[in-house]
Amino acid sequence: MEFIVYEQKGGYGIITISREKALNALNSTVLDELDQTLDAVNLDEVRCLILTGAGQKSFVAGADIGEMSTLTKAEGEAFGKKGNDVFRKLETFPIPVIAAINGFALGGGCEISMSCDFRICSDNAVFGQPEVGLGITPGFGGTQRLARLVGAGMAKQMIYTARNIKADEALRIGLVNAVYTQEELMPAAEKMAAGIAKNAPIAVRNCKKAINEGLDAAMDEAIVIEEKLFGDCFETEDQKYGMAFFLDKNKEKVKEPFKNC
Ligand code: DAK
Repeated sequence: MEFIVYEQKGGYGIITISREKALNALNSTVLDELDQTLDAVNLDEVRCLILTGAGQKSFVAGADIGEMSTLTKAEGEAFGKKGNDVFRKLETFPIPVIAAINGFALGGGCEISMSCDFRICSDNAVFGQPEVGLGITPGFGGTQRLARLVGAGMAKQMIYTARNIKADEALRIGLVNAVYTQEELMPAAEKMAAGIAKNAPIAVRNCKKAINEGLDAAMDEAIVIEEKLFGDCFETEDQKYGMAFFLDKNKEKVKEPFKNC
């Protein structure tokens, strides 16, 4: 791969977008390679992913403006579809994906982070949707996901003004869950990923599905989605083991890793 580095560390994997000289901007090759990387994740072993950018300056500085500048309408549509498909693959990926945002997250960069399950960032992170200044609308789901995450009023303000916000403001409006120093960011992300990977994998996957699908449904339907995914956990080895372990009064017993079945 030219622009994606993938590393598996026990129960979790780290995907790094590595195109540092263009601040990790998303061109077609990055999008294709990200798609292929996701397809190749070993879901029997990996229970959580971290998505980050190479270097200390930028997570992803957006879609590649150079590549986009010469696109025809048809090519623009194809580029948009490529991005949307891979962003949606991330969003609906069976296991959680944590965005570890290590600098600029602008345009498509902010949008790809919003396709992840949640976001944490370094104190030099900058978020924004600058598209209207370039003569376009956010095209990788920004108008939809930002409004769902921070509310319509704040999303409209950010998008209409094209104003960037810093890490502390992103934390205040709920765009990120936590801010770390640059040095602390990846250790914190890895600790979270390892913690998620220790929990019962079928239950974690079902929680992701329930939250994602439930958010798109009316409450009566959403509760049924939850019921089905809750029921789905029963009779799994993980459920039997997790509950038996709790009920076992032998305090000396050490909890075994969940088996993913
Ligand atoms: N694309 C291509 N190259 C980029 C880039 C980008 N988005 N961002 C930075 N670079 C490149 C710069 O051109 C420069 O390259 P060289 O000149 O060294 O060859 C290198 O990265 C370093 O950037 P700077 O020299 O500008 O670094 P500074 O520290 O001075 O500034 C910056 C950093 C992040 C503030 C600045 O680079 C910047 O403003 N970058 C652009 C940010 C931006 O506007 N991003 C949003 C892009 S629009 C669609 C779906 C989605 C989209 C579009 C269509 N469809 C459905 C069709 C998404 C659109 C976007 O994301």
